[in-house]
Amino acid sequence: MFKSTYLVNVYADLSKRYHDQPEYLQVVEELLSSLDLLVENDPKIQENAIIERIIEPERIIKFRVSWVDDSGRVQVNRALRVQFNSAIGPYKGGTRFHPSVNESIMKFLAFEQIFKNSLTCLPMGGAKGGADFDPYGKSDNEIMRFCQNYILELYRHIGPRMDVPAGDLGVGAKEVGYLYGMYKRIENEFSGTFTSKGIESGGSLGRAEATGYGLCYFVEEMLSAFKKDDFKNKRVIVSGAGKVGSMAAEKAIELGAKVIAISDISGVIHDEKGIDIKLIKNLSKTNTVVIDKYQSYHPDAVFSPDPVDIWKVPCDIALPCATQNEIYLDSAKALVANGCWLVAEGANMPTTNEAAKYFREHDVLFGPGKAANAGGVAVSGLEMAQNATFQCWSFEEVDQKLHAIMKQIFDRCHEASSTYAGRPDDLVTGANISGFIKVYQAMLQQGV
Ligand code: NDP
Ligand code: 2IT
Repeated sequence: MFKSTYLVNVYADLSKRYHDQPEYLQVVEELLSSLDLLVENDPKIQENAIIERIIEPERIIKFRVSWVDDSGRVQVNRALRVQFNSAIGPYKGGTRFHPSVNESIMKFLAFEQIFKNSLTCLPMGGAKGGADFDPYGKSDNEIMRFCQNYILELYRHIGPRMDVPAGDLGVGAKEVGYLYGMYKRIENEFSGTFTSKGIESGGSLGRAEATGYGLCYFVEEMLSAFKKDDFKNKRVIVSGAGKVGSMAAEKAIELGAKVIAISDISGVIHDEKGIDIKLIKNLSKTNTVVIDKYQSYHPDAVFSPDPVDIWKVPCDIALPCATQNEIYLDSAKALVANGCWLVAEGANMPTTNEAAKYFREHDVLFGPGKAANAGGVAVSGLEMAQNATFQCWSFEEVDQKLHAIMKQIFDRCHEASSTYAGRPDDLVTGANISGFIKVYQAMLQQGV
């Protein structure tokens, strides 16, 4: 927690007002916990009510999405877009379709996005949107009709210089195609107001790989700076076999690691020979869940139907890439007991604050999501740059830029942790302070 009376009071007030938004309170607590020293040394933060302002979204758009399913029945979903902070650029952040979507989860994701986007050094503000629509089990036509009706409301609130959405959990290139297609029809212009589009629709080469590859580039920097080591022969586990997890596993293998376990909502597969990532990517083309099918191709692998069992697999490096709050204290204890010494977050807030504290106390190197998974939004920023200038960069050019951005993010976090935490490996403090300062300075420059 934090010691400054100012932070204590602001947080107490927030907790009272949003007592029913646990994920949002969790992410604010995580950020404020790093700001004690900054607040103490800089009275302007309190004088200008920076914290009170930064924790309230500039705008939340809430709307109903009605659509007709394949049997002709009318369905209703609830949707929202949280436009949290535009101090350093147009609102930018993904779109999530999942039954769990609510205001607390959208606010936590949009808040995290503010500081993540700041860390990339690209001019992007923070936002997130989504709906409690479950794409699983829906036909392509149903998904298309839902996306079109979602845009029928959202189109008036987004634009290339206003708010640029992208994909996230449950939203990939297919959904983005339907969303952008409808938006383009209404606006009658090809503005590129969506990133993670299909390549032929103006998407960037390397965007699909960016979050997972970027995560591995960040881990490489951690390994090199703190252990003078690299990925070679490290035992790696990855939760989530989706867009982020599958690409993280692919890159870790390419860099010489042995990925021995991976999960999705159907369970965990543990394959001591090394996970067959090509098989997983192939199965994903035609199946929504894949891990429960792996064993029929590799009978020696061990399957467990409980996704949480992944944290019991002995490993050197754990990459949580599925969803928020996957690693509670008991899983953190199991990881440490089984020899894990590095955790880096591909997902947003997969580790609870209690579990993160346990890692810190047990000298586990910890790469927080807002830094470690920033590669996705960074390449979204590069997609915006290509769209705005009518250019198409090669995969190699994008990947090279991604690599440089991830190195720069690591360096900035490392520098800030050395200055403010007195512990160079405290990348949580480093990422929070470094991400916060740019947004704070912009807010100060722009007045109240
Ligand atoms: P996807 O929908 O592509 O994949 C999510 C994967 O996680 C699926 O394999 C899903 O399984 C699995 N999963 C979901 N819940 C659980 C659970 N409780 N236990 C185990 N597995 C689970 O989403 P993304 O890969 O895009 O996103 C994953 C995470 O990364 C999210 O936190 C997202 O916010 C974050 N992120 C995404 C970025 C991006 O560019 N896409 C950028 C930065 C962060 P199943 O398919 O069986 O449901
Ligand atoms: O959480 C994230 O950073 C994303 N889902 C990607 C956001 C984006 O705008 O590319």
